Amino acid sequence: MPQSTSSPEQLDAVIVGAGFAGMYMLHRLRGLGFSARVFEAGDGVGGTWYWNRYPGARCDIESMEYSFSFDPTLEQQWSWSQRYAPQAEILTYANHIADRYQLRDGIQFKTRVTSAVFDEAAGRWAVATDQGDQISARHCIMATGCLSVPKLPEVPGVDSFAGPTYHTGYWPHEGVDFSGMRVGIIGTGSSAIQSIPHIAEQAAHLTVFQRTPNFSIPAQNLTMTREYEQEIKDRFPEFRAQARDSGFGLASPANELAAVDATEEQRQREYQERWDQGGLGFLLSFSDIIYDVNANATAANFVRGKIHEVVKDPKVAEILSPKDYPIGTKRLCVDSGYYETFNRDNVALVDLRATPIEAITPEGLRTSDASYAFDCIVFATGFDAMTGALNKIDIRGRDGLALKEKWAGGPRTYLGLQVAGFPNLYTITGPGSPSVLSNMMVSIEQHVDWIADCMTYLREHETPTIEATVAAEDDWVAHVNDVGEGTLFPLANSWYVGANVPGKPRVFTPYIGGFNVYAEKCRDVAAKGYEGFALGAAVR
Ligand code: NA7
Repeated sequence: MPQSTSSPEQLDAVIVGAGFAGMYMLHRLRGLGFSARVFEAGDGVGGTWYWNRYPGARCDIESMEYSFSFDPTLEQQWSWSQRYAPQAEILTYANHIADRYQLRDGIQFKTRVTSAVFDEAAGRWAVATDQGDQISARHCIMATGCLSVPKLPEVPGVDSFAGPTYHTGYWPHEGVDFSGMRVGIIGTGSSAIQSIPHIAEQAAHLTVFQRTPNFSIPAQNLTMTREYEQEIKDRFPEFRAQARDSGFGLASPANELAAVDATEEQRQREYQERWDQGGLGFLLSFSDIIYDVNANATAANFVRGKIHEVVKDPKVAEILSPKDYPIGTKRLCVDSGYYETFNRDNVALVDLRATPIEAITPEGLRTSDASYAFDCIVFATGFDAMTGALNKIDIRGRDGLALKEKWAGGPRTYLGLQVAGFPNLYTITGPGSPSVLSNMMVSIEQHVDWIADCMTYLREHETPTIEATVAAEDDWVAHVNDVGEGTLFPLANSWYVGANVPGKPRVFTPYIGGFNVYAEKCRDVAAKGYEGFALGAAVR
């Protein structure tokens, strides 16, 4: 690989990140005859599935849906072992993608992109890495992920614990043996909810430190039956089209009835059916759950009732029951035996709302009323979501403006694809796109295809640059905010609004107008010759 030289290597595109987004982008660009290279910090592909190796990690979208659709042969040949495949299997799938499409020689591993600076005179990006690479690229594509910068808890002494600590988002590849250990885990988001049952089974004792309880729906995970798999494989084109045609990029049907218009009996029946079915589809029980507080309360009450049914100690059940935000406005969790775990003798729950953490100590952890001794601590404390990975890179557009500076008041994009003042810089599933509120695979394919089409259009029209206009960006940001304000999402202190990172501006970042609506808008923009974008002068 080229090292620092006076004449940087020239490429059509640099892609940052070798998760599903970066790999598919590379595959598309190569197929179109563009020169491109992926830079990846890890030593393997898979992104989220490469880093998040904690016990119990699995996707909260069913595997038949959380998989690529771009190659009909691939989707027919690949088989998933479970309804929700575990992390290791999704990582195997990611590696299969890299091998099947011969992508590895286009990916430079163990290399972190440190800066990307737009050279206005050349109309190109100067990209530098921590390995000394200097690349001049016409296009710079950020496939950096929405949840890829792990965050430690902001508590005194966080580095002072004498034993080992593990962050769920940065898990040792060799795994962790908790046998015989006293373990403390901080956090009760998705990662904690998935890992807690597994750690509890192994550890001598597990203490769970909860600041905010989360709503969780059982996955009802199953071994994949060949009948179910075949039934979907027989109608994959229709199945994928249903997903693309839906608000969340999911083929499962949403109920069009509003909870407030349903009878109590209808509501209980629907919630029970969705609970038995398992997973995120619970939020599709009624059309108004994320829009109407009264509707939402009926769903939240149902889940709180379930928590009390499962957890034997009513005091523990009460602490585990979320009360101060609407269900679904913090990411709904999907679990296998989470609430049941609190019936075990070797598991204790500490309510940090009643007794906050004062410090992490060499021995363990101290709250306002007790000290705890541990052999190891697990931080399931989440990520600097949506913007964290982008802001970690020194990205500078026109006039040397830093993206971080431009986004000081919150991210601003046009369609979550581009930023005014940063020509030919693209974000895959960036802020302002459906991203984390959709099936990521569907969103990734849609964004990658849009970018590939856009680059082809520019090449055909001998146009060196494309850049979102300020007006289009302003309108889009206003629209994303309006749509968000029309929902209950702003009522929760979630990572969707940046509330989990102290000092981060409170902005509801994903677009909740619906994947299908959004994709149609992107198609329309392209069909109108990239409406809302300024196209650079033709090169002659
Ligand atoms: P999340 O969902 O952000 O969860 C992080 C958890 O850690 C959450 O319960 C936080 O409580 C807790 N936390 C964070 N900082 C602290 C401090 N300082 N003290 C106590 N507790 C703390 O991250 P996950 O990794 O579980 O899931 C991220 C996404 O990945 C998930 O939504 C899926 O989309 C996949 P809080 O709620 O902030 O009070």
